[in-house]
Amino acid sequence: MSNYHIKSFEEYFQVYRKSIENPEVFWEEIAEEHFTWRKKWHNVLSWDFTKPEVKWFEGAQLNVTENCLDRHLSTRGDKTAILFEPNDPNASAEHITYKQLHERVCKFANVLKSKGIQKGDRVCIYLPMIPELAISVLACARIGAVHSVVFAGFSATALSTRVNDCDAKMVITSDGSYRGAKTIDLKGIVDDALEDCPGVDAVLVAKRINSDINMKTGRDHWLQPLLDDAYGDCVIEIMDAEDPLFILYTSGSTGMPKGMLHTSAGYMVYSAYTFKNVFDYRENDVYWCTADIGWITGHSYIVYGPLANGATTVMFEGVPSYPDFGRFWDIVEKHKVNQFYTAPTAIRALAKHGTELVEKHDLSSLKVLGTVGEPINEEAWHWYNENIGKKKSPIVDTWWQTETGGIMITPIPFSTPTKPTYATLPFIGIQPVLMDENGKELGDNQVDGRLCIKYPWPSMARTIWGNHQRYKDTYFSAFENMYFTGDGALRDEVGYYRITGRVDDVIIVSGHNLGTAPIEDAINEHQAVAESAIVGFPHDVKGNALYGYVTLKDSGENRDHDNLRKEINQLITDRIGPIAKLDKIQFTNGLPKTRSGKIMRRILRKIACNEADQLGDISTLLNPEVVDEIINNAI
Ligand code: 7RM
Repeated sequence: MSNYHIKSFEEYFQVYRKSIENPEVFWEEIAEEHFTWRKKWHNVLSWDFTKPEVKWFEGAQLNVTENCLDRHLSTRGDKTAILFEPNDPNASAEHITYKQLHERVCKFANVLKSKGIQKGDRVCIYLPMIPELAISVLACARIGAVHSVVFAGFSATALSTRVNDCDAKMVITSDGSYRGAKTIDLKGIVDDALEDCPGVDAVLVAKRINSDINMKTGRDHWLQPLLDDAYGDCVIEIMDAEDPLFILYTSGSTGMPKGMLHTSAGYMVYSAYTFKNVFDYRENDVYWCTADIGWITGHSYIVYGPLANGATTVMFEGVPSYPDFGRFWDIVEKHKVNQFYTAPTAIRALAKHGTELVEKHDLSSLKVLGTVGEPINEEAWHWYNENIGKKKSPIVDTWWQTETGGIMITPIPFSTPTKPTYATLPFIGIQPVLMDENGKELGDNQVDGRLCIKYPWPSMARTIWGNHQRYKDTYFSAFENMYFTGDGALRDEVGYYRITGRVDDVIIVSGHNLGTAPIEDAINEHQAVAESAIVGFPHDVKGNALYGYVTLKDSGENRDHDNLRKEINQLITDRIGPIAKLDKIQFTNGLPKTRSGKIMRRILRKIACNEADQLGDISTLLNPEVVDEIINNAI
């Protein structure tokens, strides 16, 4: 028997040991007992990090949607698969059962085929968080087309770059989207983007906001009439284990976004197994991840992982602030959400608005809380733990990446004791190591280094679409025979990992290595501070000095800024030491963020270095409007 569901800390250690001592036997058992295969593998794993080349379950044949849909029909046909909560809080939620989802995916798959899409073709999906997004993803997987979801907040330029990079033949979009009280003209953005995309010969358009849009004859097709005419069953395309499932773009520190390629069998097995255990998902639970399916978190933990387990997964179309900052808690109460997974930036934004809107709602259904996307600062962790989890729900701080496909370092809830700001222990099968700058593996405890993974895991990305050399250079060249994550981490005396942030965020001041995260944590402890970001700028004596951008909870006019600066530096001195004191502190109304909520320190760094004229394209930011204000008030 395999250990599909880990129920205690001892069991975690047992299973972990087994997964490391004999990875092939371990993963073979998980794969064999919990998934549907059309043909078994002849080899569990072959790998060579010098090429790099990794193959899991070679020789196996399957279809991921058979595992996510068909195999649940006899036992869970009438169970809700997707619980869709629309933007408008007064509109009713939609419960899509496994049977209905199966039928809608089949119809969509037949529409794709009727428009000439075949196995291996790339299809770009540019949709808001409506059911058609999940359905189109699964429809591609059903017929073996490779989906490339582009977050529907990206600009026309960002979209056309991604469409062209993977030679997508088709774009799936909607007339528009709702975002709180606003609507966005998605189809207009697609029209602009496609001016530069000669390879796209069909656009499918879902109707969402009933806006008056332009339909280009011969290219654009309304989706609904095609679906109405489509047959409600569609045989699966039989896929090889290593056939591509999807491409997802992630931005690098420089240059073109990287199209990370994920393949079928390994990705399915790992996303499903992590979902079950990291969230302790039980049969009748309602699980909610607030991410957008445009990010890897949505791919693995809204769509594939939950559906492969026959779970009920909530899909929320709106934003946390509409109609007010109590919306998340309203949804938790309304749907009796059991697992809630969100990002630290969302937690800080909600915390900024106090607890009044939290207390109005019954959150007693919650069992497990999760965070992902960036290091969570101590203050946000405690706020989440006390006000949302009422100190009863474990917080799983899950570290992973677009490249890793699934969660890599995380507590197992009710098993691993948590520790604020620590992602704690490697998940089953994951072998992290910390390396120093000279390529030496660091020893046992209380060390700080570059986080690498020294053994393959099933859901790792196999290449960068169209650029294997860049894949090798970026991830497999910094350290011999290892996957380099780009993150720094430290490991404490019991083996817990704390991710300290991207290593490119390390600032060396007077020869001391300072991570931005601990300094920001110290600043954020100040009761007046909502959020902060630290960057380095050149200094004659110290090499680099520190520049802090600080957003206050209440930016009231008559704040004594000079006194606040003193108090902030005192806190840093107390928590880290005088070496980490800031030379400059600028108060801001907001920090520039990526669409997934990560602070763009690159932009802040340029401003601090007086290079604001070299910011490059900032149109893909969540809030490009804050940048001018920051430039104008730079010190
Ligand atoms: C899932 C996701 C990846 C980068 C990664 C880290 C940072 C993610 C955590 C975290 C500290 C965490 N994919 N990161 N999770 N840092 N603690 N729990 O976010 O490709 O968009 O980003 O995000 O730097 O390398 S991603």
